[in-house]
Amino acid sequence: MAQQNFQPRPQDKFTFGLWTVANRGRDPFGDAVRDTLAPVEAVKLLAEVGAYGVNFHDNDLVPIDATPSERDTIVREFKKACDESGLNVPMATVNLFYDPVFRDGAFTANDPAVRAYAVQKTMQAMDLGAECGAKIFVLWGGREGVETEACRRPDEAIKRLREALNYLCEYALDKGYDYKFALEAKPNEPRADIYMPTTGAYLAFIATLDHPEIVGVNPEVAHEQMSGLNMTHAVAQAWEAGKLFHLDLNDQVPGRYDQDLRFGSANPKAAFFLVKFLEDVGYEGARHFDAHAYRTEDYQGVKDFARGCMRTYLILKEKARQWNEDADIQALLAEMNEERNELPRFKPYAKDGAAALRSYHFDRAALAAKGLQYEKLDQLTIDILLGVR
Ligand code: GLT
Ligand code: MN
Ligand code: MN
Repeated sequence: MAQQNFQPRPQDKFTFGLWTVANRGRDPFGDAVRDTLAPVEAVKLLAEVGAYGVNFHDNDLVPIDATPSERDTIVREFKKACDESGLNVPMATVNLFYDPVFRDGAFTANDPAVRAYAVQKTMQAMDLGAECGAKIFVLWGGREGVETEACRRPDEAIKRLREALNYLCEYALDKGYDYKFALEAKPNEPRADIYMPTTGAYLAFIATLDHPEIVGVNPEVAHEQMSGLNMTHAVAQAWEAGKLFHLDLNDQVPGRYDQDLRFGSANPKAAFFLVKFLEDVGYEGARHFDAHAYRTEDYQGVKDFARGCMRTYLILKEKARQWNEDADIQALLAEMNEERNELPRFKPYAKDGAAALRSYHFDRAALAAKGLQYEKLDQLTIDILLGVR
C-alpha cells in the first residue's frame, strides 16, 4: 500500500543538514535573500515538516569564534530543542572550507600548521557530534584541490589526506566513539579541481588506510551528475563494497554550477532508479537531503522545498513497488534473463572447464540476433513514472 498521502514517518529516516534549511540563498552574484534561521528554529521547522533528523557542521551550530561557555550553552539549547521536537542527530561533519585559513586546503594544505589546525578542528567537531549522538561523521574536502598544479604534487596531497584520515580514525577509536567516517567526493567547486573527484576514487583510497573498516563513502547526487556520472552506479559500487555509510540526496543538471536542487526535481527518472536501488537492496541508513530552496523563496517556500524532497522520495518508492509488482515488467525481465542451459559458463574456474571454454565454438550471430526489448521495458517504466499505468 502507498504510504498515506506520502507523509514522512520516522522509519523513513529523512534528515536534513542545518545548512540546508537555513541556507539564506547567497550565491557568487547576490546576497542573502532570507533572514538568519537560528539552529533551534531550524530544528522546529524540520520537526514541523516531518523530518526524522538534523545534521550539522560544527560551525552551523557553534560559531567558529565562540568561547567554551558559549559553545556549551548553544549545545545545551540545541539538544533540548531536538529532544522536545523528537529529532535525532545521526550525522555530524566539520566545516573545512569556509574560513580563509582553508584557502589552500585543509588536510592537504601546504602549510603544516594549517593541516594541524584542520585536524584539531575536526577532532573538536567529532566531540561535538558525539555529544549530540551522531554515529556518522562526514568529511567533504571542498577546499582540498587546486587552481594550479604548480602549487604541489597531487600524490603528495593524497599522502597528506591519508595521514589526516589515519590520525582521525585513531582519535575516534581512542575516544571510544562509535563513528563511521563517510567521505564525500566532488569534482570541482569551490576549487577548480578537487582531489578525490568521484566516489570510486574514494573507494580506492579507503583501501589504503590503516582502519578501512570504519571508513566508507557519502555519495551525493549532484556531485556525480555535475560531471555527467551516474549516481546510482556510484551508490551501487559503494553498497556492493559494504561502504555505503551515508548519502546526500538532491538534484543537479549536468555541466552547470552546483545547484543543490530539491530531490528529484531535475532528473526524476534517475532519482527513481536511485530510490528503487536503495529500497530493493534494503539500505537502512539515513536518507539525507543536502539541497536548498530556490533563491526566490521565503521560509514558507523552504518548508515547501523540504516537504517536496521527502514527498518525491516516497512517491518514487511507491513507483518502485509498482514497478517490481508489474506483471508485464516481470514477464519481460524473466524472458530476458532466461538461462540457456546448453551454453557453457566460466565459473567456477577449473583447468578442464577453462580448456573446454577456451575451445568452445560460440554462435556469435545467434547470440546477437534476438532483440532485448529494453525499449518496451523502458517505456513501461516511463508509463509508471508519468502515472498512466
Ligand atoms: C556543502 C557541500 C555539501 C557537503 C556538505 C558537508 S557542505 O554544503 O556542498 O555537498 O555535503 O560538508
Ligand atoms: Mn553533500
Ligand atoms: Mn553539494
